[in-house]
Amino acid sequence: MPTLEATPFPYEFDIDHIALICIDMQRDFCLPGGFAESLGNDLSNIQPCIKVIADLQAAFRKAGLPIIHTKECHKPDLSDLPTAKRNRGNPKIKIGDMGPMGRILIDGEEGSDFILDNAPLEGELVISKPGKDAFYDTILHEYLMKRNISNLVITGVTTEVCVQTTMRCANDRGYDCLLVEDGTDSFFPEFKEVTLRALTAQGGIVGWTAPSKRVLDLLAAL
Ligand code: C5J
Repeated sequence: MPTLEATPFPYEFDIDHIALICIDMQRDFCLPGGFAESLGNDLSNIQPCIKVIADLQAAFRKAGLPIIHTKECHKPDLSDLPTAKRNRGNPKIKIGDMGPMGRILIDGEEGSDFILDNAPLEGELVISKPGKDAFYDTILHEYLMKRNISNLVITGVTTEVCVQTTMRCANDRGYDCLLVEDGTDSFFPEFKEVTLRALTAQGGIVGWTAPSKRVLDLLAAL
C-alpha cells in the first residue's frame, strides 16, 4: 500500500480508492471583480496555490485517478441562498447582484466559473454547492461511495472556510483526508497556518497534511 510521509504520521492509501478534490477555484474567489474582492479581501494571498493545484491535477490525470471540482454558487432565483448569507459582511455588491463578471456567485455566470489554470476537463465531476461544506445539498457522498473512494486529497480555497469545512465533514463521513499544505490558501495567512495545525492536532483528529512534492513524487513513482 502506498505510504506518504505526512503530518502527524504517515498517510496510507490504496491507489484504487483515492481522489483529488479541488475546492472553489473560481473567478469569484481568485480574480478582481468577484465575490471575494467585494468583501475587501487581498486576492494576492490566494494566488500561490493555483500553480500547485494545476500540477496536482496534471499528475492525477496522468495516473488516471479521479478529480472532483467544487464551486460555491447559488441558483439564479436565489432560492438556495439564506438571507443571512446574502447580507453577511455588508459587501459592496451582494450575492446575486450584477458585477463585472456577471451576477456574483450565481451558477452559470462567468464569475462562478473556474479559473482557467484549474478548470475541469470533460468527464471530471463538478459539484455546485450552496454552502461551505461540499457534502451539504450535493451528490458528493453518494458519488464517492459508488466508486469506493475512501481517501481524499484536498486542495483549494479558502483554507479555513470551504476547505476546512469540507475536510471536517468528509472526516465525519469516514473518509481519510490529506490536505495539501501548499495546495490551499487563505486570504489570511495566519488562519491557514493555524488551520493546518488544528486539523492535524490530537493524532490527526481531522486528518493529515503534506506538501505537494510528496504527493507528486509518489504519483510519479507509481
Ligand atoms: C468562502 C470559500 N466564502 N470557498 N468560500 O470563503 O472558502
